[in-house]
Amino acid sequence: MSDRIVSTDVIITSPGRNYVTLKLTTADGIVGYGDATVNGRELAVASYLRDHVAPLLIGRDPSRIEDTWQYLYRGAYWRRGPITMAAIGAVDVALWDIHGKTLGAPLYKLLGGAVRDRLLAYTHAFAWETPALCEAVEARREQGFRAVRAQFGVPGLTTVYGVHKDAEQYEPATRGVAPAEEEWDPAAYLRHAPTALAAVRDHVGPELELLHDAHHRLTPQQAARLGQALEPVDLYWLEDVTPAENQDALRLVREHTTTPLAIGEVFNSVYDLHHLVTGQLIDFVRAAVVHAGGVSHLRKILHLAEVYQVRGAPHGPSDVSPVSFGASVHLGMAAHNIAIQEYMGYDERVHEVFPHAWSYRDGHLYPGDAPGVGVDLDERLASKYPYDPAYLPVARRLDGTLTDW
Ligand code: EZ4
Ligand code: CO
Repeated sequence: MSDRIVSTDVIITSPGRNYVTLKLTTADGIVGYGDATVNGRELAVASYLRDHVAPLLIGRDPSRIEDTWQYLYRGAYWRRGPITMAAIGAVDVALWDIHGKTLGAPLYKLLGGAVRDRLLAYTHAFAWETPALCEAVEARREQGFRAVRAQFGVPGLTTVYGVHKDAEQYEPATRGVAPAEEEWDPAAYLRHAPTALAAVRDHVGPELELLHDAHHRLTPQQAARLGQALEPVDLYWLEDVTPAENQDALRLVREHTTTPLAIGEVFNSVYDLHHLVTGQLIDFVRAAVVHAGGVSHLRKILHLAEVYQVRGAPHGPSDVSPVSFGASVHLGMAAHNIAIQEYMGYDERVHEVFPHAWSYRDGHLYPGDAPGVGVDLDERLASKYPYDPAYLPVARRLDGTLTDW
């Protein structure tokens, strides 16, 4: 007789930042965890799970992972979108976790087994001024990283995505009931970015992989110019040059530059990116396990991408919880066309609340051999950090016009 799901829980905890975790328990006493965190919209996805999904899971066979995915996707009628897909993603990862624990196997072995010995990671470095940025990137290399994302301040602006003027850690969401307001001027950024990144390349030499995130802030024409200007810097990728709701916009960028392009952290499904992939308009797809419907759906995205020589590079900021980050490391171990995994790192409290088998060592990530995803939740500790409203910033042009953050 097959096992059954007998209880569900949605746990919101804020060990420095908010996380939404789905916990499923089976009649045999097996517990599976899934991450449903949508930065700044945590309660919406928690309600979606508690009020609309949890009742449908009771009594289901947890080994029917694909059937449950299809049931929640097609059965909602209202398809896709970040809240729905994060909720489905949480169920999917929790079911894979249970499946692995039932069989006594780590997730990557259920996904076809390891295709590599270790998964390349990149992390972030930032500083407002260029000399300090060169030092920050060098410090990351000293920690073993072979790939580093570099973000910098812009003369004339007081705030820029990816940089805090004084803090050691960058965390975009701020506490409170309304978003912080930042300012943005693409002309000032475009005048400064090539110089700042060229200085970093000069400082670190040719071998270190350098990445940069433009965070959806340029027009296609500006993006094409920036890509051209950065060709001598030899970036590993230039990320989110322009909002990709208009997928055809990338054609103009692509036709004018050989700088590799990465897009997709806000994508929720294969339908958000299939033109980008089939048109070979990007080099790396950044969709994350949590925001793109779990392991099951991200795997389909990767299979499509593989046909078109587009590689996977999942989003891994601090707002992807250690649960879905762990699932991403397992997928990164087993999916042939994963190139690199973002690893922003976590506050020490997050490591304590979510004890995990995955590990970082010497520039690489390892999934560990614990059954399933191999990430636990210390509920007693989690309850000490209640939900704390926090929002991502909004950005305005210098004349006050709201623009993409
Ligand atoms: O802005 O995770 O590549 N990383 C990023 C992140 C995102 C945040 C949004 O929640 O762009 O910093
Ligand atoms: Co990004």
